[in-house]
Formats: sequence, C-alpha cells, structure tokens
Amino acid sequence: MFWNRAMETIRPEELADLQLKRLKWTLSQAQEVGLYQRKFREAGVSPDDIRTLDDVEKLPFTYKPELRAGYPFGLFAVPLKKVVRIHTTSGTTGKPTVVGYTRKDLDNWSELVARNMTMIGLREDDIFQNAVNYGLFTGGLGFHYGAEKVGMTVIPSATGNTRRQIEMIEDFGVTAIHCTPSYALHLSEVAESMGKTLDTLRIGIFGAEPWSENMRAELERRLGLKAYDSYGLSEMYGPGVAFECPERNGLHLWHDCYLAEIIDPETCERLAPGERGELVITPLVKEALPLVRYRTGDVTRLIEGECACGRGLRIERITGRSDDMLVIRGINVFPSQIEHVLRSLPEVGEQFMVYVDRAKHLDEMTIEVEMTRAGFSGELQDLARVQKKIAGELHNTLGLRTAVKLVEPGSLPRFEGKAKRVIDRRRIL
Ligand code: DLL
Repeated sequence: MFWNRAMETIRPEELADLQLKRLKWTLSQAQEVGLYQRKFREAGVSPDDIRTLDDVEKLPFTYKPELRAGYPFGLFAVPLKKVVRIHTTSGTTGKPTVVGYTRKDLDNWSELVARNMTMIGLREDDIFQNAVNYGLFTGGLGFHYGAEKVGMTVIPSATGNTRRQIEMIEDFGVTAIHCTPSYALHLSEVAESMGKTLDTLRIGIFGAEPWSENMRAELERRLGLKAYDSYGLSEMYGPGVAFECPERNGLHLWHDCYLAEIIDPETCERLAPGERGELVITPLVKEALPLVRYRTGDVTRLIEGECACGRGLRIERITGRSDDMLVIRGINVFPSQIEHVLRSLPEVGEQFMVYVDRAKHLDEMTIEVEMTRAGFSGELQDLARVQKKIAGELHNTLGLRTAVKLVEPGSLPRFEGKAKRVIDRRRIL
C-alpha cells in the first residue's frame, strides 16, 4: 500500500528531472546562509554551475562540526518568524546541533513518516504506542505526527515505566509499537516476567540505533510481531529518511526528498554503485535548514534496481560509523563532547577512558576520570562531591546518565599513537 504512489514509484527519468529541479532550489536556499556563501566561494563553485545531477560532485561537503559555527540559529535560511519548531541533537562538543522547521518542513516530514507506516500496512484502525523520548529527540514528535496523519490512534507513552507501558499495550489493545530495538528487548523481558504475551502487537518499528538480523529474529520471537528497521537523522528532519518495506531487503530512501551518495570516507571519492561507504545526503525539500552533501558518518551501500514492492532506491541497514560517534540508548554521543566537559573542570587531570557495556539489554556508559594530584589527595567527601559534579555536567551536556569513577593520576593507559579512549564492549546481538 502506498501513501504517495506517484512519488514512491516515480519513473527514473522523471525522478532525475525532479531531483535536479529540487537540487537547484536547495542551492538557492543554501545561498541565504552565510556558511554556504563562504563554502561556495572557497570551492569556486556557484549554484549556476549545477546543470546535471552529477554536477553535485562539484559542491563542497558539509561536516557536522561546521553546524556548530552557526549556533543557535545562524544556519537557518528563513527568518526566525517562519521557523515553527526546533529540535536539537548532539553536537561534537559543548553545544547541540539545532534543527529548525518551517510549517512546510513539518508537513514534508510527517508525510515521509506517513509513507513509511502505510508501506508496512499500518492503517487508521491501528493503535500505535510511541515509546520513545518526546522532547528534543526527533523520534517522538516525528512519529507522532506521521501516525496521526495516517489516522491511527496514537498513544504518546514516551519512555520509562516499562510495566506501565506493558499494561497500556494490553489495556488499549496496541497493534504497533515504536521504540529503540534495545528498549524493545528490555520490554519483552519485563513482559515475560509479568507473564504477559502481548497478543495484540503485530508490528514493531525499531530504529535510532544500530541493530542486527539476529536481534530482529529475537524481537519477533519474543514479542510476536513483525519488526521493521527505521533510519533517519535530525539534520534531515529526523526519522523518515529510509525505511523497510514488507520485503525487508534494504530500506527505501525517499529519493524525491533526499539525494544520496556513497563515498569513501578517507579519500572523499564517490564509490561505484553497490560499494559500501559513508552515506552523504543532500536534502531536496528542506526550507529552514538546507544542507549540501551532508556527511552523515553512517556506513551503508546503495541497492539499485526495483524492489518487489514497486519502489526504487534502497540502502542496506546501517552497518557502522565512519567516525567515533557512539549511539547509547538511542542518544548520540561524541567522545569529543565528553572531552570538552572534562577539560572544563579544574579537578580533572590528564586522561579519561570511556567504557560502554550492555547490561540487561540496555546500554551503560562508565567514564574513568583521572584526577589532578591535588584533587586526589583531598578528603573522601570532596571526592564524592567532585564525582557528583562531573556526572552532573556530563548529564547536562550528553542528556545521558553515566557512571563516573575517579582514579589516581597516572593510572590510566597512555597512548603513543592515536588515543583509544573509548572501549565499546557491547555485542550487538
Ligand atoms: O535517531 C532519528 C530517528 C528516530 C531515527 C527514531 C529512527 C527512529 P538522531 O538522534 O539525530 O536522529 O541520530 C541519528 O542515529 O546518523 C545513525 O548513526 C543512528 N541511527 C538512526 N537510525 C538508525 C538505524 C535519530 N535504523 C543517528 N540503524 C544516525 C542504525 C541508526 N543507526
């Protein structure tokens, strides 16, 4: 079933014309932004040089740290009065990345999410529990409005209180649930311990973090539903960039709204069709925050050719990152953010180490922090105060609780070459 059959099954020649027209429009939007005026000048290219879709290779890439320069609203291509909502996502250091949406952006976004949900057979008579964070994270409101657009009965349950979530599924006869795959696994475990079988559930939408085919099999077995992968990123509105159809052989990337390229992250050269590399996206319809060749950092490959469902372009499930970003309980964390916080605290010494573990299906982050000599020889209650302060500062910046362990100066490993400060001990099932 289609939400927008014309766009979802558009013929390749027509699609190319549409993409080129929209690319040119996006570049004219980008011209409104100081960052792009400068970047185009430095690259010696003008939007008028773009005559074919392949000319996109003449354009400069946009890197996440560049978004920081415009904090908070400097990258918007429209006056603030046209921006009706903002979301944020992790930046690479102290301040978050801010994403603005015009009215039209919100309409585009909910349409894309509605397409996803219709594609997997969700309808007006479905009861949809949206068990993700409803704040600045795009997964909450993004799916909420998409599901309402389809006409489903939406339960904005948000996160937390797993037993209550399970009661809601049972009491309201929930047919579809959206959450991170790791939370879904936790939910299944708690449901089992409560002796609940959650028979009404038929569809699970899982995303915002990497997961695997084994995890899909486990979730389907334990929750008795069909599980679908959902990919997106805040810089591209949020969820709704690519989504699995019932064939579940790759995720359909909405080609009328996003122009996808795959590059070698080291050489920045474009790779041949089918090769695996970093996904670079130029959004084609974004008004408030236009972006040009945005380096997502996500590793995947393009799957060309038509799918049995009738739709076009697909990407394979995201298999990794080309940078050091961690996704912890659906929240993106850059080690540079941790470093930024720690370096701003006088009690903290030279080194730190970050350990990521999965305990009972949920991710935990532990940060070992070397103290300064003076800090470490202080009273025990001082140490407890410092530990609390560090954990508080990290929570403020990362939006995530971390366990902080203070250690003696000189006790953490020193690196001769590239420091390896993050040890990810999770095994993605
Ligand atoms: O995670 C948007 C989203 C919400 C997607 C709900 C799906 C469902 P950000 O917080 O900006 O946005 O994080 C984006 O998360 O660049 C990927 O590294 C990772 N990610 C998102 N979806 C998937 C997925 C939302 N299905 C970053 N598989 C992206 C693997 C994913 N990684």
